[in-house]
Amino acid sequence: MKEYSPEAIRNVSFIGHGACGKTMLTEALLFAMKAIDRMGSIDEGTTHSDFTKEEIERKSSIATSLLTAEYKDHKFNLLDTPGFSDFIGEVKGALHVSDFAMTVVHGVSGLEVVTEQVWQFATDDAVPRGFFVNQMDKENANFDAVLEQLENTFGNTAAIHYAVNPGVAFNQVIDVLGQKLLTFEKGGKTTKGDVPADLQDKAAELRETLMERAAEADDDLLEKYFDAGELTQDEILKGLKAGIRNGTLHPVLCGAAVPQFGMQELAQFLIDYAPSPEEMGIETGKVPETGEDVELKPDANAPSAALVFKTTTEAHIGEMSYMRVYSGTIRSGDELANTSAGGMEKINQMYFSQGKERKGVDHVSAGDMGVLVKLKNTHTGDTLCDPAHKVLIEEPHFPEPGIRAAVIAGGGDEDKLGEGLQILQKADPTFNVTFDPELKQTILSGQGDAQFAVILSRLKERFGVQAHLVEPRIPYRETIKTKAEAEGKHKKQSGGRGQFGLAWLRIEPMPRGEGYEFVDEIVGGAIPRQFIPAVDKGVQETMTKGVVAGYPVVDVKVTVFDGKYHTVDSDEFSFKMAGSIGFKEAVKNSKTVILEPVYEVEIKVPQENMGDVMGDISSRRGKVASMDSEGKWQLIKATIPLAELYKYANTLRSLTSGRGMHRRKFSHYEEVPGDIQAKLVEEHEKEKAEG
Ligand SMILES: Nc1nc2c(ncn2[C@@H]2O[C@H](COP(=O)(O)OP(=O)(O)OP(=O)(O)O)[C@@H](O)[C@H]2O)c(=O)[nH]1
Ligand SMILES: [Mg+2]
Repeated sequence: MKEYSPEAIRNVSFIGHGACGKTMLTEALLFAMKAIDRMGSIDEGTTHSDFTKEEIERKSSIATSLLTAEYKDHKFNLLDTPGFSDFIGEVKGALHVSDFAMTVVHGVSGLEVVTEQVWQFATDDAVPRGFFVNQMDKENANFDAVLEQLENTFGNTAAIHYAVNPGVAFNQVIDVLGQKLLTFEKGGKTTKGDVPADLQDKAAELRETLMERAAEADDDLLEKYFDAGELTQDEILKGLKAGIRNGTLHPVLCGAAVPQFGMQELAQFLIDYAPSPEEMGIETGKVPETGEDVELKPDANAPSAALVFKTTTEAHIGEMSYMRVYSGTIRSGDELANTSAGGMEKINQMYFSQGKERKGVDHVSAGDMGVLVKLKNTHTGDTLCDPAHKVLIEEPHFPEPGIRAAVIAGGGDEDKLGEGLQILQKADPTFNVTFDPELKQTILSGQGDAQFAVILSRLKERFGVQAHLVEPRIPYRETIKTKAEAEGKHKKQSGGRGQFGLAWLRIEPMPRGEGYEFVDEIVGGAIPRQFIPAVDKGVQETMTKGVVAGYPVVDVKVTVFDGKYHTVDSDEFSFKMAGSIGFKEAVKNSKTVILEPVYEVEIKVPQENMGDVMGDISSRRGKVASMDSEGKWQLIKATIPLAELYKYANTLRSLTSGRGMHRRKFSHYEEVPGDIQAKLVEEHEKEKAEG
C-alpha cells in the first residue's frame, strides 16, 4: 500500500434521490479506476456497495458503503449513500466526513424530493458540492432541462460537461473548459475531437458562463475579468477550484453509469476539483473538560484524532467502526482514548473497506478513512484520539425518529428480541428501542415503515426472531371531576382472629399534572396513628391499577377524615384494604374521566399541500396553534392526541409527495371525548370478564 499525503486523498459522498444511480455510479467509478475487476449490477445484486440481503432484495441501498480506490496517485474514499427517505440518516453521517458531495440527479426525472433534502444537508454541513446528471442514456433524458432546473433552484451552476446527444444513442459530451468533443466507447475508452460546427456557439456560451462563475469566486480574478473581459485557462481553473471549495460554485457533470460513459472524466474531475483534506484545512475540535478549541491539522505526524461516523455489526466479526482520521496516524497496537464515551480502546486489526470486502492495513493516516473492529465501547459519533492530546470532534446530527410501533416477538422470545434490537440499534442511530414498563411493550421509534421492515428482516435473519409490529398502547389516565366521599370497610371473621378496618375518604380533583396528595384529618384517634400510612398505601396501590378502565388515576387529593377500628382485629393489612375499597367507592361516587396524552407537533410542508394537511390534522382531533410561512414552506404548530399519531410520518409523506416532515413532543394530558371513554371502559370490562 502506497502512502498518500492529505493532498492526494479525496473523500467524496454520492447523495441523491432513490434510483438516480448512485450505487451504479460508484461501481462504475471503481471499475474505471481499476479498483474492482468486474462491474456489478443492481439487478443481479452484485454491486460492491449494495451487498446486504435486504439491499439485494430491495434493489436499493439501505446504508452508506465505504468504497476505496487508488487511481493516478490519489486515494479515493467513495461513500455511496441511500436515497430512500427512511434511510436518510445515513447521508448525514457520510456528509459529515466528506470533503465533497456529488449530488446525483436522474437525467429523465431531474430534481426530486430527496435531491433537495440532501443538498440542504450538504449545504448545512458546508460540504463543497456539485452535480452529476446520470442516466443520460435513458430514453427522454434531457440535459438542458435538468441543467436549467438546477440553475433555477440552486443557482451558481456551471456545466463542466454538456451532453450532446442524450437518449438511447448517448455517447458524446462537450468538455466545456477544453472546448473538445468527447466520444465514449464501450469499454470505457474516450476519444477527443473538435466541437462540431453546429455546437460551437453552444460550447462557447457555456465556457463564458464557466469563466464568469470562476471569476466571481475570487476578487482578483473578477477584477481581471472586468478589465480584460477574459481569463486564461489556468485562471478559470483556479477560480473554479476556489468557488467549489467555498461552496459558492456548483459544477455540473453528466454521463451514464451503466454503460460507463463519463467515468474517467468524473474521476479526473474529482482529482482536479474536489477539495482534498489538505484544502479543507483545519478541523476544529474541543478539549473535553474545558470546551476550548483545538486545531486538528491534516498532518500524519500530529497527535492522532479520528471520528467514528458509522458502525455495522456483522456475524462472525462483530462491530465494525468506520472512522475518518482528522489528524495524526492511527496504527494497530495503539491505545487510544475515547473522549466521547470515556475509557481507552486498543486498536487491533484495521482495514480499508470495499463494501463487503476488506483489505487489512496497519495504519490509517490523516485525511484517510478506515475500519476498526472489535472495539469495546465505541459507537457512532465517538472521537478516538491520542490520550495525551484529548479532543472531541463534533459528531454528526441524525434525524429524530418520527414514527413508533410496538414490537412483539413471536413465540414469546422476548430476550432474544431485546438482544437483537440492541445490537441492530448500535448500527443505526436513527432508531430507538425502549421497554415501556407501563405499557409493558417494547417500543421501536424510527424513520418509517421501510426501516422497520429492514429491522424485522434482520431480526429474523441474524437472531432467529420472528417479530411483528403492532400499534403501541396509549398511556391513558383516569381522573375525577367532582368531589365525593365514601366509606371503605374491610371486615373478615374466619375462625380465630378477625380483620377489621374502616376509613372514610373524601376525594377532590386537583389541577392537571399535580398528581396525588394525601391528607390526614383524623382526630381523636378514630384510626390509630400507626395505621394511617396503610390507608395511604391502599389508596396508592389502587390508583396505579385504575378504577373504571384500568389506567392509573391521577390528579386527586385524598383525605381520610374518619374511621373505626377494633383493638384486637385491626391491623395494617385491614386498613390498607379499607383505603383501597374506600378509594374505589369514592371514585364511583364521583364523575370520572379518562385522560389521553396530547403531543405538540411541528409540521413542515410545502405551501401547496396546506389544505390537505390541515384537513388531516382536524380529522385527527388536532388543534392548530399557529401557522407561519417560510419561503415555499408552511410551518404548522398543532396539538394532536398521541392515539391519532400512529404512522403519522407515513401519512404526511403521502400527502406531500414525500416532502412533509414533522417533530413531536409530549405536551399534556387532556380528557378524551365521551365515545372514546365509553369504548375504553367497555374494553376494560371485557378484559376483566375474560380474566
Ligand atoms: N440505463 C441506465 N440505468 C442506470 C444508470 N444508472 C443506474 N441505472 C439503473 O437504475 C437503477 C437504480 O440504480 P442504483 O444505482 O441502484 O440507484 P441508487 O441511486 O443507488 O438508488 P438508491 O440506493 O435506492 O438510492 C438500477 O436498475 C440501475 O441499473 C444509467 O446511467 N443508465
Ligand atoms: Mg444505491
